[in-house]
Amino acid sequence: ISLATEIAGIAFPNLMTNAAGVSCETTQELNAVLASEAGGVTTKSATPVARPGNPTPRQELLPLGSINSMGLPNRGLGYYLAYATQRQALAGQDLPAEVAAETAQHKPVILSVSGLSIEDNLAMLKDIQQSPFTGLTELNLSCPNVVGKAQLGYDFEAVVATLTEVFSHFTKPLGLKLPPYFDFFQFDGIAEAVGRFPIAYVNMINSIGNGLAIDAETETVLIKPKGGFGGIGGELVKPTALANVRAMRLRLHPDIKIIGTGGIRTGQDVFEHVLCGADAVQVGTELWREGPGVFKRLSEELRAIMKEKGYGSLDDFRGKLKTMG
Ligand code: RRO
Repeated sequence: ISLATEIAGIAFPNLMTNAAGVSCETTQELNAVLASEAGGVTTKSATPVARPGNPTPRQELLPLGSINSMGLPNRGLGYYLAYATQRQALAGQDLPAEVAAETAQHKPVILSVSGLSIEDNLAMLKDIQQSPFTGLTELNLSCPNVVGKAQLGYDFEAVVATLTEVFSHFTKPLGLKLPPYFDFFQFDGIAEAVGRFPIAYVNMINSIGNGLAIDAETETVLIKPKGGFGGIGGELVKPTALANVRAMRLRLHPDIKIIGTGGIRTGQDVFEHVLCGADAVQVGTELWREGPGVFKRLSEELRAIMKEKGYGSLDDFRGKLKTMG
């Protein structure tokens, strides 16, 4: 049973990768994802120069999910662009099968960027445009945790203005990491905005911004930045994630692919994302909880469901969710 997928002509041997932000800040963490059953790896959202991020503690697991206010800690675009370019060069080499397997030679890198301003985003995309990297670039329009910066994804006019500038020079495959939307006016608005541009894919959802998790015993918040407010991920957000994947699949042109992210803890969760229309899926909170071994477990669980249902590939059920008349 194949779990392979494809986005903008880039082949992923398995539809699952890490969600940006988890196990992806250093080359060691990135390589650990590639050494697992994951079909590729996403880099930590980059800014033009390295950032230490917010004060700690800044991330906690919750009984049904997670909260984080990392504040974009990352090594700077140059670090991740060099990694992605090196991986691409490796993929082009003629290697013995054993070495190919050991280096996960053909697993692609998704390069995530998240500038603190439109200017930063444009500058990074220019660097990527001028580099040899031809893989997927993911523009994060939905970081909820930088003090004083709104999530661009909630301002559709700003999204259109940004993408207009981006596509005046950027010709490589570009995806968008979007925040969760909660209203049909928002689903319609973002779909209309995205539909105006040659977007390769949308990835939804980022964490649900500015939740609050507290400890009743000590009567204290769980994380230090922003008075304890942070992005919520994991099981808690699955219905919102599925709604966003489904809502976009019903609205966007079929050529625009969808990466489903949010609340994947079991193979059945992956199955549900694909049923709602996801072409690939990403795992954040559960990868953090379990480590890269999660991808093998999820793959086995998904294959068991597919076998039971008689499905040989993801195409057999992708987007085929039924409604009640
Ligand atoms: O680094 C973060 O605080 C962060 C980012 Br950039 C994001 O896009 N989503 C998130 O939950 N945390």
